[in-house]
Amino acid sequence: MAANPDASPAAPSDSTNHGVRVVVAWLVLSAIATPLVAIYVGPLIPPGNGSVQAQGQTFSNQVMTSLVTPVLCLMAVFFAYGLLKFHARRNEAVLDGPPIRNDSRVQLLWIVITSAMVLFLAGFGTYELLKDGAGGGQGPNPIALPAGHKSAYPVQVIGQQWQFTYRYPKLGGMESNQLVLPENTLIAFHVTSLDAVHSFWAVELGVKADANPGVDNVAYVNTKGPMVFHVRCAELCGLWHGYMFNNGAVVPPTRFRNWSLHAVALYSSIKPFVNRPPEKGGAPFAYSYFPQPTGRAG
Ligand SMILES: [Cu+2]
Repeated sequence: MAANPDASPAAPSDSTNHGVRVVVAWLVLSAIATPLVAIYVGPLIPPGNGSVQAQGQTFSNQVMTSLVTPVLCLMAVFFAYGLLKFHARRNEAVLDGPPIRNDSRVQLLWIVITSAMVLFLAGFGTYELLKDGAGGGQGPNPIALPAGHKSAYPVQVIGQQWQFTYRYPKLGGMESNQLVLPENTLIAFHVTSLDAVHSFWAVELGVKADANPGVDNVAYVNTKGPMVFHVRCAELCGLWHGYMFNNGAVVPPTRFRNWSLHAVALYSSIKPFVNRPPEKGGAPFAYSYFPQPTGRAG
């Protein structure tokens, strides 16, 4: 321990090694708390296992929560020890421990440990983010492409105040207010908006992508088994933002076909009333749509 030039020679000093006590208490608490957090809190961490991307995000959240547990334990132990040991008792002077200012070992440990943690988490997070094609929306030219992205099933998501419409390019540009997806399929969401900035958040699928007017924001997701998931707008977009939600479903192939037939028939029956020309080619992203309540788009 380096000498502190500012310390008064007359100041009473406590010979107890508080540092060792704190470290031992921290190690014991961390050894108990970290596995408990991983085992009992880990499975509860969102967004769950609804899709490959959601599973990846849940795993990342579990790793980060487990890693942060010892950090939290250190703060709790430091705080509790300080409160218990260094509070003033009646008729008793509070003794300070030996000063650790200018202690090069503490400084070195602090820099090495925090740098290693931050660098590891940055590398780990980046790797995990890019591995499955993100699911967070990567603009019109995604850099993190999942395997088989060229044959991904496209669905265009159109946000508007205050609902989402889903356009299916492979079903002749059919538009629906229901989001139904086939199971075990790679989906390419092309997210956009008609008016304000929205955010398409398919919660249990682990997809959250900004919806900007005139922008094709692409997010990938690999669906798994049949499930119902929630869709919410995650960007404050006006008065009824809080009501901008609906449910989506991942279904087996036969149910997806049946739903497609009904949805296309329904859309064809209303299309003449909205003066929309028949769509050719089925481009994954279209700049004109059926929902055009304000005339600002479409
Ligand atoms: Cu919105």
